[in-house]
Amino acid sequence: MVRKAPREDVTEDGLQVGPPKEWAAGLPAVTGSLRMAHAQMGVGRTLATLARVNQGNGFDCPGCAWPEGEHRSPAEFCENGAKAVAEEATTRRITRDFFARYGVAELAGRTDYWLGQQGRLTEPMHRPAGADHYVPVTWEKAFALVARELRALATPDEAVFYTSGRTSNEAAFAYQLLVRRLGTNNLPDCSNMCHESSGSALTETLGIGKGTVSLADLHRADLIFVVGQNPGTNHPRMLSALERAKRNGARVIAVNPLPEAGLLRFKNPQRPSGVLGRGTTLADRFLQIRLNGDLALFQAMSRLLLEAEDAAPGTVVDRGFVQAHTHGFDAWEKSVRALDWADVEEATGLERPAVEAAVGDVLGARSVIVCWAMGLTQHRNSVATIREVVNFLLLRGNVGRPGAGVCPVRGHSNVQGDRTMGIYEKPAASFLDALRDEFGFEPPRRHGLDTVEAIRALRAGEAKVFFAMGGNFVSATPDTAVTEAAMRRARLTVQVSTKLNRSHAVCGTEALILPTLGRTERDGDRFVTVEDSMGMVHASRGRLAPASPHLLPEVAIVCRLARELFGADPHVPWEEFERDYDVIRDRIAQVVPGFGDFNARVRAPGGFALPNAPRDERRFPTATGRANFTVNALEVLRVPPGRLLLQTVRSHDQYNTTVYGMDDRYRGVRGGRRVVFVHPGDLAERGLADGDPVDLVGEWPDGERRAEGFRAVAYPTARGCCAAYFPETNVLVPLDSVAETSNTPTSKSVVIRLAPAGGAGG
Ligand SMILES: Nc1nc2c(c(=O)[nH]1)N[C@H]1C(S)=C(S)[C@@H](COP(=O)(O)OP(=O)(O)OC[C@H]3O[C@@H](n4cnc5c(=O)[nH]c(N)nc54)[C@H](O)[C@@H]3O)O[C@H]1N2
Ligand SMILES: Nc1nc2c(c(=O)[nH]1)N[C@H]1C(S)=C(S)[C@@H](COP(=O)(O)OP(=O)(O)OC[C@H]3O[C@@H](n4cnc5c(=O)[nH]c(N)nc54)[C@H](O)[C@@H]3O)O[C@H]1N2
Ligand SMILES: [Mo]
Repeated sequence: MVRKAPREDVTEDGLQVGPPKEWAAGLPAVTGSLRMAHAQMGVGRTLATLARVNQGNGFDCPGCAWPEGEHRSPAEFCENGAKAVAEEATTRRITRDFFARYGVAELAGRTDYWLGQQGRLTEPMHRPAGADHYVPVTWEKAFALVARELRALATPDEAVFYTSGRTSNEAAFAYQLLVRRLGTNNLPDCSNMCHESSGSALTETLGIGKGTVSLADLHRADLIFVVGQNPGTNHPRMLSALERAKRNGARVIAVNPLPEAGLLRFKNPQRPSGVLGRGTTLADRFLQIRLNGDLALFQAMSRLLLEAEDAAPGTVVDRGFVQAHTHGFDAWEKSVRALDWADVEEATGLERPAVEAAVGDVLGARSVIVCWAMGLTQHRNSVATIREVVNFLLLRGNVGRPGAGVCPVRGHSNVQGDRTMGIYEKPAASFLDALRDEFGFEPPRRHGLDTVEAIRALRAGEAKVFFAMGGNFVSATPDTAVTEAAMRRARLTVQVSTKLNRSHAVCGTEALILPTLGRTERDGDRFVTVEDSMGMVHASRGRLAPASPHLLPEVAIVCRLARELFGADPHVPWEEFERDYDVIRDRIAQVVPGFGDFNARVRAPGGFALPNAPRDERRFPTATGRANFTVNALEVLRVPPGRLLLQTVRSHDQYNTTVYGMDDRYRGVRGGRRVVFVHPGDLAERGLADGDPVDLVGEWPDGERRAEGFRAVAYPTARGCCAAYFPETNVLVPLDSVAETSNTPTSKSVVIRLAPAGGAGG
């Protein structure tokens, strides 16, 4: 399983590596975003578009899910939000001539970067069986074709319906309704690869699969942990929130194997002093942890807190809270007291005094928030790790009061909303009951396939139709060679997309591209709604003219397919849904808790907050009716001699599989992406020098996996760990290497070795 390096992934000047940056944003963030926006959109369109991002009367940024807050600044976007907007609002277009020129085989040999640079998709395209080229197709014929293939299935469970997290609430609700009307719960989504571990752990322990803090909580916290997250690149507006918290007296502890620029110092580009001055030091303390060391760290901190309680009884543990609101404290306490410090030091790579110092901060803080993202969710023991974060917070009653709680920072701008709308392969019985009562049909009860299971089903020939509402399934999923072969076995693959990507090129026997509107574009006089990472629901209204007159909004695509499938449906008024999204919202209000009076409340400026029992009432709707302490075994991930633990991360110039450019400014990389960041000591031990060409090789029982043509970069990462960008390294993540319970691919802990480039040995 070898993946050759495609050729467009270095710039003409070639790859250049300098020292990493020690601060984030500032003037380069402003010039960087404007340069990219001008290249894609031109100057006039850039100004008109960026002025509308995250404004009350504008559209929700298609970048990340960070909330906007009550006082929106006139420029409520960030460098990377601007890039996300430019990527969508580009004036470049892909027409039928493009597909006449490039066949599927040739497109499959291109990089994600090249594919994305070609511009917006403009009309529905069909790749007939046996053909190499897509040809234009009418919308009517496209829907008839999908319906024909769905009807030909032995059971609806032979179809898979993926969703990426940009889909609006209205489109997501209609989509899951269509899928369940058809008779399956096969609704995998990008969450399965993202925050599923958070959802699993939080539902079990706190009774809600979401965070329990608002932006106001963050502003008033005494201590904020930022764990396994690179906000300078992936949630830049979070830096402003951290800066504000710091001005209010908060301390920040960063826990990361990499000294990410955004965590160290921040120059707020929205204030003159930020563009020109020294900026704000964000992290008061940096714990440079080994990959996958966090479970051990949180247990160790809890253990030290228990010892502090022993020394001064009644001062550390919030007994009142523990007794009134939690379950399982004693068993957990016993397990944590048995913790072995040697294991902690081996797992974390941290010395005990560093952990003690952090615990000193905890003892000095009345309210603590822990924020995290993919650094915690994409390991084998991720669910256990996040449960341990919860234990640590519960100990001092740091859940369900102002300035305290859990803050899983979501990725895609509406990934949380899509789940709320029912995009879930394991829906709760109560949700299905509500659907049944509202629409008068019996939804399927059997749980469906998640992302990894869907790939297995495609590989086995058990899934035959693959339909994607956005995203880039082929590039985003693990084990590229396995996934590509699985996708090619499908009878029909359908992609509802704004931009060209690998999933159009690596497709089934027959394939369809259904081009759709993006967030920035006008959808008649309609608006859609989204939910941010903190459970605020608000409207989003695009203003730009659509990229082509032949695009359909996602809602229309769902509704027209439904009409083709169900004819005059006695259960769902699809035509009305398509015409008037208020009608969909009225139905959502009937089905989804917290959406009562949806149409009125979402028209209020800023939208509304969804109920959150732990946050609002310190109520924990778990199996025990209380917040659960859980016992989680510490198993140190031991890497065999000579091997390294690889994490696959995002560069500063990408949005998941969408690659905007070849630079990773904060990490000092320019002009290319095939780099692997390794500790200088680990390089020296292998007789390698900075700049040496290497291949990354994973050894697995079912064969080697190799990503070729990388350059070793000496980098101040934690010892024994290394980092490289995805999607290039997805070839190294085995499909069966997943987190327990959440089934999330272990993209942040892959054992590899560095082999001489092109050689078979190593
Ligand atoms: N511009 C931009 N914005 C984005 C995205 C994008 O691609 N580009 N993607 C969006 C999406 S879908 C998501 S989910 C988020 C992702 O946001 P992040 O989670 O910030 O993204 P990653 O690049 O995966 O970075 C993981 C971070 O965790 C650290 N880390 C890795 N493993 C460990 C570990 O074991 N322990 C600890 N403590 N740290 C670890 C890494 O060093 C890195 O800093 O961003 C969203 N926003
Ligand atoms: N190795 C490794 N793999 C990972 C990760 C990792 O950290 N490491 N991270 C994982 C994570 S956190 C995530 S969330 C997944 C992301 O997985 P996906 O969500 O599947 O991937 P994206 O790259 O975000 O999808 C980009 C495509 O979405 C389409 N698109 C953009 N906007 C719209 C829209 O408004 N509507 C529609 N219909 N289509 C649109 C465009 O065609 C674009 O090409 O990847 C996962 N994969
Ligand atoms: Mo994500």
